[in-house]
Amino acid sequence: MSATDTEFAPGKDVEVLDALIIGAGFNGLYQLYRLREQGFSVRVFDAGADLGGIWYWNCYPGARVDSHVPNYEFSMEEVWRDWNWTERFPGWDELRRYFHHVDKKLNLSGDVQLNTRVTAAEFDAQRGEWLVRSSDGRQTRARFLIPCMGFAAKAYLPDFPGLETFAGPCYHTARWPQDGLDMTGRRVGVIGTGASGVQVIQEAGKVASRLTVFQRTPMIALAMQQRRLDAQTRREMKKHYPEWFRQRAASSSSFFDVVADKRSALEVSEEERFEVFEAAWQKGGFHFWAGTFRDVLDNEAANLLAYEFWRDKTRARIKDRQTADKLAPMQPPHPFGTKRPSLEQWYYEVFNQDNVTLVDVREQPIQEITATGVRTAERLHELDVLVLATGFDSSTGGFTQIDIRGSKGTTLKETWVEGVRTQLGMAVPGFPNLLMLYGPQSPTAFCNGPTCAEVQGDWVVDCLCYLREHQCSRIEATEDAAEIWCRRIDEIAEQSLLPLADSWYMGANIPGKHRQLLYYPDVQEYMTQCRDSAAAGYVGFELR
Ligand code: N01
Repeated sequence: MSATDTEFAPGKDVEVLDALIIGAGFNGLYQLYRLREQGFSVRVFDAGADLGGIWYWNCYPGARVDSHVPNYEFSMEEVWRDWNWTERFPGWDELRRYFHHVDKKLNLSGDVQLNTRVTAAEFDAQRGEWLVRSSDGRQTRARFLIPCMGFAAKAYLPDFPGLETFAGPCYHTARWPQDGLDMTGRRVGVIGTGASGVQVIQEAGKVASRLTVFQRTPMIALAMQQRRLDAQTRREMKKHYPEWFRQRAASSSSFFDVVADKRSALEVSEEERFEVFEAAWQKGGFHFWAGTFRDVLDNEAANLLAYEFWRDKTRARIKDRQTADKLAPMQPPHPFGTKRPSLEQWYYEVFNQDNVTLVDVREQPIQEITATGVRTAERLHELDVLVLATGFDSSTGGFTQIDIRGSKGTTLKETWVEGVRTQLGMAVPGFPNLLMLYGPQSPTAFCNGPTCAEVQGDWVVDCLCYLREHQCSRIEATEDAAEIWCRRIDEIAEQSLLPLADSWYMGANIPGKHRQLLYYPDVQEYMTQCRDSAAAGYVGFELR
């Protein structure tokens, strides 16, 4: 985009707003609700055809949230009072219905423009406004630009030779056809065994005539312990909702009930350790990840004990010894929990079925995709359907795929070529009045969506109110503050086991992407720093 392309074009449809929000998921809708309540003129643009953000795009069979309710819902009583989940970990279709319920309660969709992809945004330094262009050809001016695009806005498609030649249906999990895809009786191939792969594999295993799974790294998948929620259970749970939401907002994990024991895994007896691990396992979900001992994610010896507990439980479910060695190896493929664990229901049993083949692509690399299947070094695996569960250019990809230009005309993509640098994960030097939610260098992937939408979202709303009250029209991160924030996150990474895995937390899943920890691991510690900055008049920002 050249400067002339973005110049105000008289006669063009130009709307002028206080804030333009990108994304109609939890973060974007919460911003709309709160900013509108405060009297700001606000609009949301979303590329999808429905509300829900990630839950619009991820509609592949088995797609389901990995954070149990009520952690994964808004805390406003008017919303939860008469909403009834049927499952502890709801599926994508129920989540979509939830978004419709939220819309009905908070009356949001009148200010949401769907099917509208933001293609470019440029800060007009003279007017102190963002000029935003969207796929419908419109231009919009807004004092503040608030991207709420989640961390998985840009799907990652590896550069497999011949990918475009595959003759049958071939979809990335996050670009699944909205009207579904029947895999019944077909030969299905799934590349990737992250959270999306695990979920598709569980469903494809039930119906495919043959399922071939291409695994590069074993997923250390945890027991979901899914449960249906009946009316009586829901009534009981709702009695505690207000207290649970308060606890959630004050927790380090963003879950009201996932709290690690203060002891080290190394200082207790074997029996005590087993009890703590087993109790967390039975609770299911992320309890075994973040809710056992304080040092499991920081100390290699403690971490290995958690891995061994998981490994022994998992191997007991896999009939064939060689398959067990691939899915749950005796030695950890990387420290436990340094890649996000997926939650599974019957994942490991799928590999006991006669119609399922596991291909280790480290031993048999994928050479090419042909019209009829996937050719590895050993043979051609013939397929009717190919599923790419290959993940995302997480966090930064959503931003760098849009032509976002700051006050000096430089894009975010150019600015971040040597790595991301932000103040508090919300603002970038040179990009005034751009306030990112659920973005890089904030808790994001270590914080479930609704919790962050509220705790981080309230900070942004308060900030805009403060600026209005103090007659400031501009806020910009300082270079020094961004430098300090970046160093702080690098230090946190160094003190943890996270750099030891090639994960998307570290940006290491995308060839050529700068390797750095992209997320702040402790939500409370993070929010304390945000609140301290605000209380002292927004330290680390320049206000004008
Ligand atoms: O993506 P991933 P995902 N050749 O990056 C493999 C959220 N989410 O979509 O590990 C062969 O985790 C790659 O292998 P490796 C959730 O936060 C949530 O599954 O890099 N394989 C890996 O196995 C989740 O963590 C839910 O060696 C290749 C896989 O593809 C996040 O989104 C559901 C390859 C990618 O796994 C991302 O999950 C779904 C190649 N060239 C997603 N390139 C919920 O439950 C990549 N892979 C809420």
